[in-house]
Amino acid sequence: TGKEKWPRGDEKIWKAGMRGVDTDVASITKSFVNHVQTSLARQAHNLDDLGAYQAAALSVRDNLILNWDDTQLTYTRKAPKRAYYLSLEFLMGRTLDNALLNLGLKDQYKDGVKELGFSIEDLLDKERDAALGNGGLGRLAACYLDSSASQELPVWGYGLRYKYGIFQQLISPEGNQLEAPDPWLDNQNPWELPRLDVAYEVRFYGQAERLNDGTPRASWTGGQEVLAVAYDVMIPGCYTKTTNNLRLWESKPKRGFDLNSFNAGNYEGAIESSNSAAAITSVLYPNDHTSFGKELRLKQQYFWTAASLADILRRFKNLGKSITEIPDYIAIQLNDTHPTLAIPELMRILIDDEDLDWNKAWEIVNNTFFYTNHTVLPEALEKWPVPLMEHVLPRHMQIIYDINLFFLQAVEKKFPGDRDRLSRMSLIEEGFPKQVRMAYLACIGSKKVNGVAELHSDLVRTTILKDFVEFEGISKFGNVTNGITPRRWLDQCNPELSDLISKTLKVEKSVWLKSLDKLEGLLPFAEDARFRREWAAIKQRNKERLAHYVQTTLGFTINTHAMFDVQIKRLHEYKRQTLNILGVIHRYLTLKAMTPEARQKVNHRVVFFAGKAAPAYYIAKLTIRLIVNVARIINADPDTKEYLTVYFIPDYSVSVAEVLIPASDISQHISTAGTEASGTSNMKFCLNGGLLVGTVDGANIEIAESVGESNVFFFGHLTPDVEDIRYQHMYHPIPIEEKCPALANVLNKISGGMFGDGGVYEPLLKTIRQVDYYLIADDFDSYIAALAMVDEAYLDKTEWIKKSIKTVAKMGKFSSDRAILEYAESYWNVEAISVAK
Ligand code: CBF
Repeated sequence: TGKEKWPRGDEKIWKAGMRGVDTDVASITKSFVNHVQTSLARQAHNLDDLGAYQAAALSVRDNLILNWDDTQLTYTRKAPKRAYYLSLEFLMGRTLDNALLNLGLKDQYKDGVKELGFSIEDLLDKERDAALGNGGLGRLAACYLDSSASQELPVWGYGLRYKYGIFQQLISPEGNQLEAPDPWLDNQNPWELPRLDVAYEVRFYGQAERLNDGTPRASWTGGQEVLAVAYDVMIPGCYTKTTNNLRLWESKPKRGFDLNSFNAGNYEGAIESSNSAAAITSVLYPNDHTSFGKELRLKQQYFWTAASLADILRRFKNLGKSITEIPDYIAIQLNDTHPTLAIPELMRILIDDEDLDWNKAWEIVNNTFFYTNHTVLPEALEKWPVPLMEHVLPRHMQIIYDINLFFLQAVEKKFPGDRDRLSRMSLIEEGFPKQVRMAYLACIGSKKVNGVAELHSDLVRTTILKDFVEFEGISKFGNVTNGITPRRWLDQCNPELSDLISKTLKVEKSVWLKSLDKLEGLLPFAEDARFRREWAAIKQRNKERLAHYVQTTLGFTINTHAMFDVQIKRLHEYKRQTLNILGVIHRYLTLKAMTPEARQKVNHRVVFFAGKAAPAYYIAKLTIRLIVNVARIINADPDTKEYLTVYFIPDYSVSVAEVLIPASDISQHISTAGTEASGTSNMKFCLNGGLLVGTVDGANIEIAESVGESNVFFFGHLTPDVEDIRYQHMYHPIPIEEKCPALANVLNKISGGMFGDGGVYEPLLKTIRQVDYYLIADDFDSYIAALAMVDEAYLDKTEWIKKSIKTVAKMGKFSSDRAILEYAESYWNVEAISVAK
């Protein structure tokens, strides 16, 4: 009716007490001081920057909580269809700056903390990154949360609250990557709300017995039971009251510890079970694009999906609807195959607990889940050994066998007698041991499947899921090209450019940051000399900011008038940092061979690398070592150091990316064609006016379509050729000296010890000289040619800046707002809902 009865006490008194921090500077300083004294129990004379950051964060949090409360109340009252984004990774980075910008309070806090003797920049710098992810997939999830809230969509994220996020990367004097833990929660986390009352029991192991009572039901008993406890993280939208929720689960023992063992004096035994429960959420697996089949990882996946589903269903049940209406109220997005166990888990609940028949349960499941594939690399496609599954999740294994049986019967009906097809499509891969193919399970259990860029979605349809397209029809298999949030990746990381854009377009940030197509209005200004000067001056200051960062963290002085050339991403053979560093060596050798006069005509170039390698990925770590040692030699060479220097920035993170990206002139996205599903850092660089050097791969293709091919530097073989070339490598290999003499020369210099003991790099060089699976030799010459075109283009600074402006102007498509709205409209059928002011 809209006139609900106030639940308790005097409504007026309640309402008078409900206020956040007023947004004027005096109220902000008051709230800050109050938190210093009460929440932190400190005083002005012993408050350091870290304490001041905490006080500021707590004060901002007060406002977020009220918005969050109102948002949740609105969702509860209006009961719209909601979407849930299940992701094992959320790479959030820092929160304070983002929250201040989204709330429109940055200037007030800046002034407020200044009055109290602090600088807002120093405070922002004290926050540790929330680094609960490895790379693109986790950062995408974070962008989608930001966009969901900004577009007022009722979306919650569900993930794990790892005690240790992605490891800290250190570089030894020899250039080796060393790993240290990331105890990101040690200083307390002001952004999370422990919900100790929201807890669910999750079972592992035990026995599953079919009831054989004419129903598909079974009972699952015994084994280990642990508790999943909720921690809520507020996700503020941009210039809106909507503040969504990210719910992260922590594992805890169900009972404090084993009292029997304790009483019997077996203290170690008494805490063993509690340690094993806590271990589930203790650490993020630091692997990207590899599937290891480890029991703890399987337990993480089930723990998280089981707790999330229990929570989602509890909320649904509060609506008082029939269980068959689940798909009308709930859409669940599976971010890659990691949460696929949610499919058999929902089947288990519907059959064993809700007593639904198989077909009805399967229909509900099929209309509730959506699956995004993020890679076609074979080594990344998850498979779980059947014996492990039977041991850890016996009931789920039974259900998977049943799903497979019914599914293969349907395939047999459509393609009678096609035994090869049946074995190709089976959820169970034969072998020793047998394995469950999680991508197939995610595919058949979902209403729709999508890839993350046009080319990648085509590859999904024509390679890994080809049989499924033939069986289920093409309309189930779509594409949603990834996006990035312009709030963090322009307004926050490049505030001067953001201000210039607003001033030039004469449009408020609250508008264009949420309708990024408005950037097109910048196009005519490419012809305006004054505007170009302002544009170039901002790039220059961003370079100086990066130089300052390198100076203070590494102690190196950088020539900020050089071209800044950046490649930052996880270290992986398919991403080809190796190609880049071999290209750098080639440039160095060319410079060395020149006369001093000839050198003076060459562009000065500073090459930056940053990225982590999975701790067990030997070749990737060797690439880091090579980069560091090439940098050591080149940067010290008096003949060339003015023209070429190289830096490996350790411990890459979201916050480090925020400094590197706005400073780039060019960035490199040079994966072997067909291997990078989308890439999202390519979008971030282009949105900040850096030009793209890349292969015809992933979202590079769509970026080029948008900004114009004349504004990107493409090179390399195309996707359809890659398989043929690999075949040639295997059966008709051509010696590298013949195929690519320039590269052979570079490899020989490394082997010969130009960058330290050549023998160390032999395993890495062998991957190129022998199999060359990633086509380094095949693409080397065209890569060098593309870099020469970059040099040529950079000579004409006016044209260069025009390209930079035109690129930014045409990046509107790559906002994650566009992407999330595509999910909401074409996949989930979820609508925006506004929260009353
Ligand atoms: O879709 C987001 C990103 O996901 C990956 O990082 C992944 O983990 N599979 C891909 O490698 C990226 O191309 C993609 O942008």
